Amino acid sequence: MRCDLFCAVVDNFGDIGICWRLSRQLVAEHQWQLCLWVDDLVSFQKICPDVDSRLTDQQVAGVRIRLWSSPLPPLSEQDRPDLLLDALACVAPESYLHWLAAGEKKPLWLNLEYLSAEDWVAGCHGLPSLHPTLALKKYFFFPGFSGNTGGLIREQHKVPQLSVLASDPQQQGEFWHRIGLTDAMQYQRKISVFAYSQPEIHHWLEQLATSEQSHLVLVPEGVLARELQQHYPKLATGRLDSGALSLRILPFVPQPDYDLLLACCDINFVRGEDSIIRAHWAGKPFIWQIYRQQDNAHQEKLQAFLQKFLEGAAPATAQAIQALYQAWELEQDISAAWQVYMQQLEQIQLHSLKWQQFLTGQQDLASNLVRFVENQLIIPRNFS
Ligand code: TRH
Repeated sequence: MRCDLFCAVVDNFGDIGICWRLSRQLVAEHQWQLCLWVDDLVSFQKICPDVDSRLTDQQVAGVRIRLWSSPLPPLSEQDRPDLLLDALACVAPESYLHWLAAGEKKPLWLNLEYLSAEDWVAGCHGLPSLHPTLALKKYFFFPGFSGNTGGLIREQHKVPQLSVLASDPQQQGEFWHRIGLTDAMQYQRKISVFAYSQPEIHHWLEQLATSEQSHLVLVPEGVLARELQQHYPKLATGRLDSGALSLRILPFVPQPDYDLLLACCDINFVRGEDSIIRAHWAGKPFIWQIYRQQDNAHQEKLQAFLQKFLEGAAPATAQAIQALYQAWELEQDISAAWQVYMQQLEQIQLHSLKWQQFLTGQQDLASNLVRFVENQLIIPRNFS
């Protein structure tokens, strides 16, 4: 199977994050030949340091990575894919579509959609639509949290690997050493905070500083780290120690290490579409700051997620999670909600593991995609 995957980096790292995970998995676990076309190699390099942002055509982890420039470089007959995958609402260039439509060998065309837990997703997953002028047929492939959607990106080895790590202090110590946080194991609670703007976060940090337990709080570089450095000028060095709290700015780590980081922390704040899924696989309590959308569409998405996630949770546990999510989403002071959340932490930990088990009982997105493509390729397609 030869697949061209197009990825436009809108902002941040979610677009390339998702495409990069999926590409590697399709190559490693399904032996596909993958060409990833991406329009921003600098963002890509942040999550995968092996990428050389000066090269327009390169091979990393078995994936061919090509710069999506305008116009695209000339393409040969050997470049023709069996499958075209447009990721996350981007569309491959019109000239490329004409080139595909003109070829003798007609590829299958799919759109990998954004993630949502909303109920309508299952009804739209796998539906076709016709290209307005080229009469090419395109199928919509929706990720999701139930068996009648495309599922979630989950590499085969991931959950077992992270579970072993989460229960092995020696492996955790080695990980912290490797990423330069040599004193991490001495803190009683480790929290990663990957988030967008949170102007009121200092209240919570000050609460942690006076807590009975020692806390290591890790904030990846980016918007929140900059806000914190403005609020606490001493954090310019990347570290601020105050009472029971040690606050650190963490340089971006390669994507596979980010997964390990989540498994080594006790609680993870995540954001966007890719890190929330990673938090599920880490099996630790997580708080999601969903990516903001126009007309507050993200709020419905968040509620749909919480409804699914909180099914079966005890009312007090569900309320504690809801309250913290709400305060965090509204960028408010979370100190009060945090206290309640902490009282429920043990139950939240158990619930997070149950949720993880429920999800790992489903087929992963790459396997669903492979099956979908194989089924479609057996059925003759109407291209013109
Ligand atoms: O960066 P994001 O905010 O991306 C967002 C969302 O995906 C959103 O849905 C999308 O519409 C928008 O981009 C355009 O958050 P997300 O999705 O969690 O992606 C972050 C990626 O960065 C993820 O693949 C993990 C990776 N990462 C690392 O590899 N190393 C790191 O150190 C960190 C902190 C993250």
